[in-house]
Amino acid sequence: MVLTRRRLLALALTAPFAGMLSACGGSGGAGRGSSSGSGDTAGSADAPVTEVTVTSPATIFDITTIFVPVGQPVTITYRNDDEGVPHNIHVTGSGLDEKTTLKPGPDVQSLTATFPQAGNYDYICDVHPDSMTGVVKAV
Ligand SMILES: [Cu+2]
Repeated sequence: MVLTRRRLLALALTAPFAGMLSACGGSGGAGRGSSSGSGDTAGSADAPVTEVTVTSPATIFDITTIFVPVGQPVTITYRNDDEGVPHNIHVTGSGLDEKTTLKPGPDVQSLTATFPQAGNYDYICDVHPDSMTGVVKAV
């Protein structure tokens, strides 16, 4: 019984995201290449977001794919819950190089950037560039 309820809960939690992904016309990029499978997606190709909050449980970003609109200001808020551990968020790509200041947690910092061209931009934490990585897809 407990197992069944858990399965139902898991289905209920994943269903909205499955719907979002299938709604974006099968571009299929989201989720691929996230090493642990714990990566999440904010926005979609059809409905990009201009505000998003990212955090980093276990020294990986909880959101690893963010869809944003080209040419509009986008605010990415990063919440560092790691007491005494410095992190930041650093976005790079064609025509863009924006970062927040490295600060030990707990801390909340935000970065507002306008993505000048459609395409992929990377974001990392400058202290943990191998594990804290994600991609911003400007559409
Ligand atoms: Cu970090």
